[in-house]
Amino acid sequence: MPSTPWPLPTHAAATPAKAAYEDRRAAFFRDELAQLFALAKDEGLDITTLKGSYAGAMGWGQFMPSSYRQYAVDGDGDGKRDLFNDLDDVIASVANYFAQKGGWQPGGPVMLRAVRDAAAADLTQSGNTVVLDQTLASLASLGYRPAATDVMPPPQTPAGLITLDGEAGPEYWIVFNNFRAITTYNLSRLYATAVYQLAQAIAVQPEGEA
Ligand SMILES: [Ca+2]
Repeated sequence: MPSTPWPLPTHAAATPAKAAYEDRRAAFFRDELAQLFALAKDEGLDITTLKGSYAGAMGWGQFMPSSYRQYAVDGDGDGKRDLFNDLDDVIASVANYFAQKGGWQPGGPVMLRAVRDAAAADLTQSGNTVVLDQTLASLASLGYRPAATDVMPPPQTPAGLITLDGEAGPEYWIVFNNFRAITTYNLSRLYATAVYQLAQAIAVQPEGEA
Protein backbone atom coordinates (compact mmCIF):
# COMPACT_ATOMS: atom_id res chain seq x y z
CA MET A 1 0.00 0.00 0.00
CA PRO A 2 1.35 3.46 -0.81
CA SER A 3 1.51 6.04 1.89
CA THR A 4 1.11 9.77 1.39
CA PRO A 5 4.00 11.19 -0.64
CA TRP A 6 4.90 13.77 1.97
CA PRO A 7 5.37 13.41 5.70
CA LEU A 8 2.30 14.35 7.71
CA PRO A 9 3.90 15.56 10.89
CA THR A 10 1.05 15.93 13.27
CA HIS A 11 -1.36 13.70 15.11
CA ALA A 12 -4.65 14.21 13.26
CA ALA A 13 -6.46 15.34 16.40
CA ALA A 14 -3.73 17.72 17.56
CA THR A 15 -4.44 20.66 15.30
CA PRO A 16 -8.23 20.78 15.67
CA ALA A 17 -7.92 20.15 19.42
CA LYS A 18 -5.45 22.99 19.90
CA ALA A 19 -7.18 25.36 17.49
CA ALA A 20 -10.57 24.68 19.09
CA TYR A 21 -9.35 26.76 22.01
CA GLU A 22 -6.79 29.16 20.60
CA ASP A 23 -7.64 29.87 16.98
CA ARG A 24 -9.79 32.73 15.74
CA ARG A 25 -11.80 30.00 14.01
CA ALA A 26 -12.29 28.07 17.25
CA ALA A 27 -15.88 27.05 16.48
CA PHE A 28 -14.81 25.63 13.10
CA PHE A 29 -12.07 23.55 14.67
CA ARG A 30 -14.27 22.36 17.54
CA ASP A 31 -16.65 21.00 14.94
CA GLU A 32 -13.79 19.44 12.96
CA LEU A 33 -12.53 17.74 16.13
CA ALA A 34 -15.99 16.28 16.74
CA GLN A 35 -16.13 15.22 13.09
CA LEU A 36 -12.77 13.50 13.45
CA PHE A 37 -14.00 11.37 16.34
CA ALA A 38 -17.20 10.57 14.46
CA LEU A 39 -15.17 9.67 11.38
CA ALA A 40 -12.97 7.29 13.33
CA LYS A 41 -16.09 5.61 14.73
CA ASP A 42 -17.78 5.43 11.29
CA GLU A 43 -14.78 3.99 9.51
CA GLY A 44 -13.30 1.86 12.28
CA LEU A 45 -10.09 3.92 12.32
CA ASP A 46 -7.74 4.05 15.30
CA ILE A 47 -7.67 7.74 16.11
CA THR A 48 -4.37 7.42 17.94
CA THR A 49 -2.58 6.43 14.71
CA LEU A 50 -4.06 9.01 12.31
CA LYS A 51 -1.76 11.71 10.98
CA GLY A 52 -2.74 15.09 9.64
CA SER A 53 -1.15 18.24 8.33
CA TYR A 54 -0.45 21.30 10.47
CA ALA A 55 -3.87 22.63 9.35
CA GLY A 56 -5.78 19.45 10.21
CA ALA A 57 -6.19 18.04 6.68
CA MET A 58 -5.68 14.32 6.17
CA GLY A 59 -4.71 11.74 3.59
CA TRP A 60 -3.74 12.04 -0.08
CA GLY A 61 -6.60 14.40 -0.85
CA GLN A 62 -6.00 16.54 2.24
CA PHE A 63 -9.64 16.42 3.34
CA MET A 64 -10.70 17.97 6.61
CA PRO A 65 -12.58 15.48 8.84
CA SER A 66 -16.00 16.94 7.91
CA SER A 67 -15.21 16.65 4.18
CA TYR A 68 -13.95 13.11 4.67
CA ARG A 69 -17.26 12.16 6.29
CA GLN A 70 -19.40 14.00 3.72
CA TYR A 71 -17.60 13.42 0.42
CA ALA A 72 -15.32 10.37 0.68
CA VAL A 73 -16.49 7.36 -1.33
CA ASP A 74 -15.34 3.76 -1.68
CA GLY A 75 -13.64 3.72 -5.08
CA ASP A 76 -12.55 0.08 -5.17
CA GLY A 77 -15.63 -1.48 -3.59
CA ASP A 78 -13.90 -3.04 -0.58
CA GLY A 79 -16.43 -1.51 1.81
CA LYS A 80 -14.04 1.07 3.27
CA ARG A 81 -13.37 4.73 2.48
CA ASP A 82 -9.62 4.91 3.00
CA LEU A 83 -8.06 8.22 1.97
CA PHE A 84 -4.78 7.35 3.67
CA ASN A 85 -3.79 4.25 1.71
CA ASP A 86 -6.20 3.50 -1.16
CA LEU A 87 -5.61 5.51 -4.34
CA ASP A 88 -8.87 4.30 -5.93
CA ASP A 89 -10.75 5.73 -2.95
CA VAL A 90 -8.71 8.94 -3.10
CA ILE A 91 -9.39 9.64 -6.79
CA ALA A 92 -13.08 8.72 -6.54
CA SER A 93 -13.47 10.87 -3.43
CA VAL A 94 -11.91 13.99 -4.96
CA ALA A 95 -14.12 13.47 -8.04
CA ASN A 96 -17.16 13.14 -5.75
CA TYR A 97 -16.15 16.32 -3.94
CA PHE A 98 -15.95 18.16 -7.28
CA ALA A 99 -19.38 16.82 -8.28
CA GLN A 100 -21.24 17.23 -4.97
CA LYS A 101 -19.70 20.40 -3.57
CA GLY A 102 -18.53 22.09 -6.77
CA GLY A 103 -21.34 21.10 -9.12
CA TRP A 104 -18.88 19.67 -11.67
CA GLN A 105 -20.52 19.08 -15.06
CA PRO A 106 -19.11 16.03 -16.87
CA GLY A 107 -17.66 17.06 -20.22
CA GLY A 108 -18.28 20.73 -19.51
CA PRO A 109 -15.71 23.42 -20.30
CA VAL A 110 -13.16 24.47 -17.67
CA MET A 111 -11.32 27.46 -19.12
CA LEU A 112 -10.41 29.00 -22.48
CA ARG A 113 -7.62 31.44 -23.28
CA ALA A 114 -9.10 34.77 -24.37
CA VAL A 115 -7.94 37.35 -26.88
CA ARG A 116 -8.48 40.90 -25.63
CA ASP A 117 -9.49 43.70 -27.98
CA ALA A 118 -7.34 46.80 -27.56
CA ALA A 119 -10.39 48.80 -26.44
CA ALA A 120 -11.82 46.13 -24.13
CA ALA A 121 -13.22 47.07 -20.74
CA ASP A 122 -11.20 46.13 -17.65
CA LEU A 123 -13.04 43.18 -16.13
CA THR A 124 -10.34 41.97 -13.75
CA GLN A 125 -11.94 40.25 -10.77
CA SER A 126 -10.23 40.96 -7.49
CA GLY A 127 -10.01 38.44 -4.68
CA ASN A 128 -10.00 34.69 -5.02
CA THR A 129 -13.69 33.92 -5.44
CA VAL A 130 -14.53 33.17 -9.06
CA VAL A 131 -17.74 34.91 -10.17
CA LEU A 132 -19.54 33.71 -13.29
CA ASP A 133 -21.30 37.01 -13.94
CA GLN A 134 -20.96 36.99 -17.73
CA THR A 135 -21.63 34.70 -20.69
CA LEU A 136 -19.42 33.91 -23.66
CA ALA A 137 -21.61 36.29 -25.70
CA SER A 138 -21.45 39.17 -23.21
CA LEU A 139 -17.69 38.78 -22.84
CA ALA A 140 -17.32 38.94 -26.62
CA SER A 141 -19.37 42.17 -26.67
CA LEU A 142 -17.03 43.57 -23.99
CA GLY A 143 -13.95 42.71 -26.03
CA TYR A 144 -12.86 39.25 -24.82
CA ARG A 145 -13.19 36.41 -27.30
CA PRO A 146 -11.94 32.84 -26.97
CA ALA A 147 -8.74 32.10 -28.83
CA ALA A 148 -8.94 29.32 -31.41
CA THR A 149 -10.52 26.26 -29.81
CA ASP A 150 -11.69 22.84 -30.98
CA VAL A 151 -14.87 22.94 -28.91
CA MET A 152 -16.74 26.22 -28.48
CA PRO A 153 -19.35 26.23 -25.70
CA PRO A 154 -22.76 27.79 -26.51
CA PRO A 155 -22.82 31.62 -26.42
CA GLN A 156 -25.07 31.76 -23.35
CA THR A 157 -22.79 29.56 -21.22
CA PRO A 158 -22.20 31.33 -17.85
CA ALA A 159 -18.60 32.53 -17.70
CA GLY A 160 -16.19 34.79 -15.88
CA LEU A 161 -12.93 36.44 -16.80
CA ILE A 162 -9.69 36.10 -14.87
CA THR A 163 -6.26 37.54 -15.49
CA LEU A 164 -3.10 35.55 -14.84
CA ASP A 165 0.51 36.72 -14.93
CA GLY A 166 2.04 35.02 -17.96
CA GLU A 167 5.67 34.94 -19.05
CA ALA A 168 4.89 37.57 -21.70
CA GLY A 169 2.56 39.72 -19.60
CA PRO A 170 -1.11 39.40 -18.59
CA GLU A 171 -3.05 36.38 -19.83
CA TYR A 172 -6.81 36.60 -20.07
CA TRP A 173 -8.79 33.43 -19.47
CA ILE A 174 -12.51 32.80 -19.74
CA VAL A 175 -13.51 30.43 -16.95
CA PHE A 176 -16.63 28.31 -16.55
CA ASN A 177 -18.54 26.38 -13.90
CA ASN A 178 -16.01 23.54 -13.81
CA PHE A 179 -13.16 25.97 -13.09
CA ARG A 180 -15.20 27.35 -10.19
CA ALA A 181 -15.79 23.74 -9.07
CA ILE A 182 -12.02 23.19 -8.76
CA THR A 183 -11.75 26.35 -6.65
CA THR A 184 -14.19 24.87 -4.11
CA TYR A 185 -11.43 22.32 -3.43
CA ASN A 186 -8.63 24.90 -3.36
CA LEU A 187 -9.45 28.59 -3.62
CA SER A 188 -6.32 29.53 -5.59
CA ARG A 189 -6.83 30.38 -9.26
CA LEU A 190 -3.26 29.33 -9.94
CA TYR A 191 -4.02 25.95 -8.36
CA ALA A 192 -7.15 25.47 -10.48
CA THR A 193 -5.27 26.51 -13.63
CA ALA A 194 -2.44 24.08 -12.85
CA VAL A 195 -4.96 21.25 -12.30
CA TYR A 196 -6.56 21.98 -15.66
CA GLN A 197 -3.29 22.27 -17.57
CA LEU A 198 -1.85 19.12 -15.99
CA ALA A 199 -5.07 17.23 -16.86
CA GLN A 200 -4.80 18.44 -20.46
CA ALA A 201 -1.18 17.27 -20.63
CA ILE A 202 -2.14 13.84 -19.28
CA ALA A 203 -5.06 13.62 -21.74
CA VAL A 204 -2.80 14.07 -24.77
CA GLN A 205 -0.08 11.75 -23.49
CA PRO A 206 0.23 8.76 -25.87
CA GLU A 207 -0.53 5.50 -24.09
CA GLY A 208 2.56 3.80 -22.72
CA GLU A 209 4.65 6.95 -22.45
CA ALA A 210 5.66 8.04 -19.02
CA1 LIG B 1 -12.08 1.37 -0.55
